[in-house]
Amino acid sequence: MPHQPNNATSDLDMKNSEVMPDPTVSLAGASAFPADVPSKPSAEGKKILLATPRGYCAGVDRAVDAVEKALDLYGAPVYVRKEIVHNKFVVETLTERGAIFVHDTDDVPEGARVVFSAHGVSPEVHEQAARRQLMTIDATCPLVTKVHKQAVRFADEDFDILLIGHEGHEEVEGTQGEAPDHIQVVNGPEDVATVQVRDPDRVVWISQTTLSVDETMKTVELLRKRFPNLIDPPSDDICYATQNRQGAVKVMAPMADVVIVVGSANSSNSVRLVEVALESGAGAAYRVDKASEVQREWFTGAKTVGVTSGASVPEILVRDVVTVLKDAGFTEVENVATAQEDVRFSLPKNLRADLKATGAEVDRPHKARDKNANISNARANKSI
Ligand code: 10D
Ligand code: SF4
Repeated sequence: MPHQPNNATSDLDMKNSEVMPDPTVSLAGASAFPADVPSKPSAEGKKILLATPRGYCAGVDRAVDAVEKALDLYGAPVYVRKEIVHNKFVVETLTERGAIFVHDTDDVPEGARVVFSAHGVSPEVHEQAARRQLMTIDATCPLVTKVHKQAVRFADEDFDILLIGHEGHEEVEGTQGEAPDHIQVVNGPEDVATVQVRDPDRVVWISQTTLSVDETMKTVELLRKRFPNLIDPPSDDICYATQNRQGAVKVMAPMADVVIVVGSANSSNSVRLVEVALESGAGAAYRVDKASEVQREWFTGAKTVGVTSGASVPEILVRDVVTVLKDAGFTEVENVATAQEDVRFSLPKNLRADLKATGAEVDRPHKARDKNANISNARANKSI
């Protein structure tokens, strides 16, 4: 059935892939594409609802840009520890361009250049890289770094830290590695009963950035029943992009017979969008990596199909899905916009400095989103 499992392990095995990326194809996010997808009235009333925001968040945009710019500046190969973001097409396209994705720093030749993925790494990984004299470019999203800093601070104050997140996910491994003696992972509501702490009055919760907002709140509620003095993190750990993409799906899903989420199986935030669609009233919801996975029988009798994509998904993959739907008669396109995003992160410092030194372009130009879209919830419009 439509519910997709969250396969938290990265798929770095390129040999078995069906995706055939063109190395010249655009890996840009939705903000770099025209805001309007052409729409034509459908005689049968068949309509696509296109969720906005969808696709690339600021952290993914920065991380993918970092690998692209490193390849341009230093030349191939550039090593990348783990998938730079959890998207098959991104990883395979960058591989075509000369990136070499490895599981660990031990797989990188001594003294070579390696990019750390957007999901972040533990201090131990930084130490391993230093021991091998690797030149590192840290593409950890600044919003993940923020959670790392919270973990360090609460560990310094000797709190028991409950990290709500998926065991085995790279972001969780990185955050936990900041203070392994103080942090325990709580996967979800089902884990709450077995949590053990030293002092119930000195417990704080923090979380992975890409969880379901509603499920996390349920977990926190249950934790608070056990530990009434549980401390909240100083600010939201589930990031603006995760919240906004789920918010748009919540509005779109009740109007949709079927929802299609573009995103890879190991992308936590993409898989959460399928769950949110189903919980919010979509008739059915499916995740696809690419347009060729869309199956016509999903739309038998359907009038309205919702489309969205995870934070690691280039817009080109969404446009391909829209094309397939148009061929199936869903020619009318309506934008369901619930938030406007204008968040940008600058490239990792050392990469930026090297780019500047050679006079190379530091920023990728982005086309502004449609400012006239129907916005009901504008969040996080700032540059860091
Ligand atoms: O699995 P995920 O949702 O955490 O990662 P993905 O690479 O799909 O999306 C970007 C999210 C990051 C880098 C976590 F902050
Ligand atoms: Fe950063 Fe959020 Fe994107 Fe993760 S999903 S990379 S935390 S902006």
